[in-house]
Amino acid sequence: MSLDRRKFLKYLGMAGAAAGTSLLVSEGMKTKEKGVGPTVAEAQTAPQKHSADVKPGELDSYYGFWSGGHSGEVRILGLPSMRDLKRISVFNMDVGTGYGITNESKAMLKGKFCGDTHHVHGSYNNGVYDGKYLFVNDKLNNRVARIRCDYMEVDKILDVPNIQGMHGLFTQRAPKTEWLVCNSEFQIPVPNSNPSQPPAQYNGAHTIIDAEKMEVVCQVLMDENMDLAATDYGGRYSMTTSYNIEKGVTVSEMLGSDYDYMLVFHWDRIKKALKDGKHTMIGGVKVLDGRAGKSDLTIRIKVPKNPHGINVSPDGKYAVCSGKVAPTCTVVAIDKLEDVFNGKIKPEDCIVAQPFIGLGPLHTTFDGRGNAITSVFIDSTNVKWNVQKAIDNEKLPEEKKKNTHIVDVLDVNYQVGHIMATMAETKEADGKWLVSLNKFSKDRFLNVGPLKNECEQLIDITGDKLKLVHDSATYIEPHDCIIVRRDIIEKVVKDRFNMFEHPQAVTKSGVDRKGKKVTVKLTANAPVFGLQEVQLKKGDEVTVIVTNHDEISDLGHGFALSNYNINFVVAPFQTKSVTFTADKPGVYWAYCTNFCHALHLEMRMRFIVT
Ligand code: RUQ
Ligand code: CUA
Ligand code: CA
Repeated sequence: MSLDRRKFLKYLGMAGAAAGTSLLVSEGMKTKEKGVGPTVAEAQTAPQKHSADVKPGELDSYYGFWSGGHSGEVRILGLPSMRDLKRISVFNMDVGTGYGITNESKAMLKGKFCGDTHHVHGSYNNGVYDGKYLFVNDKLNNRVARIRCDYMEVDKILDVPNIQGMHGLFTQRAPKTEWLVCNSEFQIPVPNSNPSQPPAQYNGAHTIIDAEKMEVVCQVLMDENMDLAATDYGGRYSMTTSYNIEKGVTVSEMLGSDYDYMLVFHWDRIKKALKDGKHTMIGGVKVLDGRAGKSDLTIRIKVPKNPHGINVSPDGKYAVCSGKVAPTCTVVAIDKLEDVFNGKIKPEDCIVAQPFIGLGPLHTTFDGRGNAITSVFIDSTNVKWNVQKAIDNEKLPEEKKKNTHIVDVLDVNYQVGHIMATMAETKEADGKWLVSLNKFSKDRFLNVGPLKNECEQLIDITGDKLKLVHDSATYIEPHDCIIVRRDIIEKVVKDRFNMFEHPQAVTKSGVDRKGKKVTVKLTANAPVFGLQEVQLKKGDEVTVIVTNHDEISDLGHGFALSNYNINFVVAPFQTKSVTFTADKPGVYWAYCTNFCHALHLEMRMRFIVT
């Protein structure tokens, strides 16, 4: 029962568009076009394909989910082709889809149309993505959004109180995602009601969110700031790096101490503290005290000053903190954390290695074969190193270490931030591809004016050497990504909405008037809207609800109202609405903006305002 739009249009041309206003597609024409790409099994056993080897009409083997930085969006790329497949508007406004224009999106965005998405992570089942949700943070307005993977659209946005600079975000990996955590990179007065409070009394908070309800479970109040976040593979801990244990408010103050922390949060103890009612209510949420000496919920492991990324190896054994200011990574044994919490060993005793990496290590990813790959900002490199070798070398005297943990160093172009390998944040890290998300592209592409594109590079990691195979110019900003095997997502993505998920789905077009409040209900069915004209009076408060009744996959309709600044797109069986005041008398054409039919241009109707 599915036909892609391209075939459909071709058919229309052949059969003659004279069929007119009814869209009659015979059952015989509704053949499901099968994907022509390799099957998952083929993709996994075939020799590694180059990005350019994904031929026209072939499908990729991985979905990449990208955070779009200060564009406020999330993107879907196909790997290894690096094709840009979709932009999911999250904290931004998108006039292409009407996100930020429709009532449904406005209710989630609450007037805040800019955002800064840094970290996308998926929901898990036993250490592997379950294909249900993606979550992403907004560093700017301190929100978390959830994207449903069946529709690839945002379905919930949660505003988080008491924090600023919401940065690291990570989902629970086992047994399944019930919680997710997010950090506050900036310390502020909590509650933020006394602007003259001295910075020494500012706090950060580690926020725990119920993934299904999208509600704050609690916040753990801290003295430290919290940068990146990770969870373990046992459902026991969340971990973060902190670079401002100084509570500095200037750069030099934030660099004042010669060490900072990796912080660990003990989930069972947090659950117990909540059960025992140890929380206070601040800003409408439960707040537990995680500050040093105030509770047993947290531990602090000293790491070289101002660390950045924290990533957990796919075997669940190690958390790797990337040094940023220090040229090293700090490897922490996760199975020793419990002994630190119980006071059996000192926090620094769970550090098993501190290998030299390069100048400015930021983020670490893994190939699933015991190697880590770390992005190095100042050197502009990706450094591949063997984790066990680094641990073994740690026991040698300084002069004998000789950096034998380093397997390969690849120059990237240039100044890399995040990097991510295929499935690397799961137990099924497969070590096929690596993406290096570079903040600068200097001279790598045609000059497009002062604001240059950025550059993400695709690297083959199947051999010992890191092999650069593809450059992609990219729009603001390739911040971070996860790369998910195609089979995980493909089986959950839908071709059409469940029409009755929207309480106002239109089954019959018509106009309801209650005084000045007018509801215009429209079906959209190529190439007609369910009404040809609507009569309004100046000053009417009008809600237009549009339901797309076309069941052909990828046949979306637009609804745009001339001179009323309204434009949105409804996917098959989707319903969206807008509300506006009919303040301009005259005749206004509403029309379909999304090419849908040979008679797409004729798909229009009049709003007559008297
Ligand atoms: S941070 S470049 Cu916002 Cu992800 Cu490290
Ligand atoms: Cu409907 Cu174009
Ligand atoms: Ca510091």
